[in-house]
Amino acid sequence: MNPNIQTWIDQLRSGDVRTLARAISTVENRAPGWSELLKALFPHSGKALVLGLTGPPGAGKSTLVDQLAHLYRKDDRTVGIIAVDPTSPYTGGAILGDRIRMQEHFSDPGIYIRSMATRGSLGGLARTTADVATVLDASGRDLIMIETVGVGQAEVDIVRLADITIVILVPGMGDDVQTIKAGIMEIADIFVINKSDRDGAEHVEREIRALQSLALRHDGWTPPIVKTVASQGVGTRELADAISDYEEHLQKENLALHKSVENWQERLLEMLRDALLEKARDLMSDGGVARYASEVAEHKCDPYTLIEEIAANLGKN
Ligand SMILES: Nc1nc2c(ncn2[C@@H]2O[C@H](COP(=O)(O)OP(=O)(O)O)[C@@H](O)[C@H]2O)c(=O)[nH]1
Ligand SMILES: [Mg+2]
Repeated sequence: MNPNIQTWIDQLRSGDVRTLARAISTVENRAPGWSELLKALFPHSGKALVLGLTGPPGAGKSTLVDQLAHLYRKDDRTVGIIAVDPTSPYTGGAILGDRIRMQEHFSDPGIYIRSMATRGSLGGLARTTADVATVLDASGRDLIMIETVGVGQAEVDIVRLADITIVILVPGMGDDVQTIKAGIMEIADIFVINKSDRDGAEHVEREIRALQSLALRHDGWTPPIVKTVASQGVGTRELADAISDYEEHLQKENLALHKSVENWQERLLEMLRDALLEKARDLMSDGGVARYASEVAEHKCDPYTLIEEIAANLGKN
């Protein structure tokens, strides 16, 4: 192994926060050495509990993450937070809010927070987030929380890498629960109704229960519904208890490994697709795709034969 990488790993594993930041940037930006680093880190990963928190913008996800982080720190557990928020520009909105709120943790190296650059993510957002989580995991963080805005497939992909997925809803969401993508409802291991200080929390609860009765899970777990007022710290302990209950359920039923196998099945396919595509792009060199496209458009060749030929060439060098 590159001796440089070994030094990195030693520093990372000793809890050095600057090395952690550098390692995450390397992986996120696909900077030179990123894959070497991940290869070396992978054997050290797999110990952290990964929580995925998703829900509509403004639901109180960051506030809740902040509360949970506090609570886990009291139990002396170290925390890594990844904030993925495609709806906020980096310099404003929710992320700025997050930064200010998180500032009180800055003196505590036991909490590390990282906002992901969501635009132009080189390896694909879900994959890069997974890789960043691997770095945090390998660095020895006990808990990793991934916050993402629940709006579509990308978010479903991101939370799928979590051991435990928490879907956060709030009262008064218009058509309420139905407005949240069905896919996101299905992945919830725990529901949170935040802003329960507002009217309508019971209404949301009834809607969740109604949806749950339509789709029973195979694993014998009924996702609990926890009501919180994150801005006042109400319900945080109950949420942490629900998280430990589910963790216990996963262990008892030996489901953690099963879930991990399912996740890796998806992730491996995605990695393979990326690798093959990259190879194909290399093969076709500059302007290759454009040249082929005009040949097909002018009916000089058919796209079916063309793709077969390119795919056949992939294995040749
Ligand atoms: N009334 C009320 N406001 C809350 C609660 N939780 C969070 N907020 C506020 O809702 C706003 C959005 O919170 P934030 O955590 O940034 O939401 P995110 O976009 O889901 O991360 C902030 O102004 C919070 O102070 C709550 O339980 N009740
Ligand atoms: Mg947020």
